[in-house]
Amino acid sequence: MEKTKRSLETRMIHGTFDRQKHYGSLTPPIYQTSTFSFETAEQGEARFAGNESGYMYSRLGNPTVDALEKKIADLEGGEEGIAFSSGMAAVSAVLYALVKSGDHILVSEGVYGCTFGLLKMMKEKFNVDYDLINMDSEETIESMIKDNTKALYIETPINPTMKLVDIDMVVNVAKKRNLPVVVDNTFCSPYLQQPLALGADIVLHSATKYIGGHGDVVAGLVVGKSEFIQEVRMTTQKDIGGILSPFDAWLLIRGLKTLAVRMDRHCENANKLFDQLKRHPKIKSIVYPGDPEFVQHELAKKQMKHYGGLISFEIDGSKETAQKVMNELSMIQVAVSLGDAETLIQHPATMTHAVVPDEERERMGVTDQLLRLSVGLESVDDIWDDLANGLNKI
Ligand code: LCS
Repeated sequence: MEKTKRSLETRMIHGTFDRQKHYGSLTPPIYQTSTFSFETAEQGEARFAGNESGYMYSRLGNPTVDALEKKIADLEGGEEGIAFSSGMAAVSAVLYALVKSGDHILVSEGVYGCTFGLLKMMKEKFNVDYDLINMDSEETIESMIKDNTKALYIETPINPTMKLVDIDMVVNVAKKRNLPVVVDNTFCSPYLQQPLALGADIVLHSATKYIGGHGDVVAGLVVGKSEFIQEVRMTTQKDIGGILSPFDAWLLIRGLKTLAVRMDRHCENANKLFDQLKRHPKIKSIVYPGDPEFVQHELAKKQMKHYGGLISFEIDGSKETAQKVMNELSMIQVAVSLGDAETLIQHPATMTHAVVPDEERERMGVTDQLLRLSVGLESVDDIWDDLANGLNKI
């Protein structure tokens, strides 16, 4: 069968790595080297001049990192990929490449707290303006595009309110204005959502989450057109320097092999927990794209393969009541991050979104009673027992 016709699940495992170029090694070796020797001075000159392909120095390229970059580009259906030392290194390298002083970025409201922090810093220090808006219709988006707008940046689902942004709709508006659309696909991974197939230009990830999947690596990935990725590689990555280490790249290649089976289990467990949580008397409200009553359930069905492994819910009570539930848990870990084998619970108002001003936070729906659950791969009965025990103590 032709490689391009193989399914996503198969390509997560086999993908683009040429084993015969590496002694038949089943998995890509870890090239734990900072630099590469040249056979001659002239060869070094040719490589630095871009007249000969080959490695020079690991900040400019490394074979293990390369194997990961090719794999993610293939899985997202893009021309080229690039890896970073964190999701934020990826977000910042992309934004720095897209804008300059005096430009404007239109952003879907409710983006991850540090992305919000980065935008704020770019405004204060580098005079790059932004607007955070509820991208609920073409008209709203169009009305907020300015002459100096250089990119539309969205996250969907949004962390932690699970609000979705219609990628197709945003792309429609952006195409009319010839603006690039950047999608943070962290919550879905390429298995659940394929933004480039919907017309987006750049897709990025905190690979720390589902792609790594085991809570042991912090990393970021970006996929887009070769021209753009090359620009990032030679400017905001090379000169700012947030590169991924070969070992961390190897961990992500390993994580990707099981992405599909892990995602299926995350989604299945989340679905079952949602049913239990929805009926619990101590839960005031719940947001989960798989809820048939979720306002954007139809959109979730349209642009996501399944509904993901995250559920956010408000406890009937105060901030202290929410914190008490967390403190009563014995298996579920009180921790930020998501997408790990372990079920994690966090309090967005005081953790991931603590940097967002109170008024803005409340408007986004990140209330003091809101908890975010990243459903893990344990037995769903054990997860529910622990959660129900916490809820029944309040
Ligand atoms: N984008 C999204 C949607 C995220 O959720 C995060 C981190 C990032 C980017 C940044 O990635 P990092 O640099 O951490 O790899 N989200 C976190 C969260 O929800 N809890 O802890 C980190």
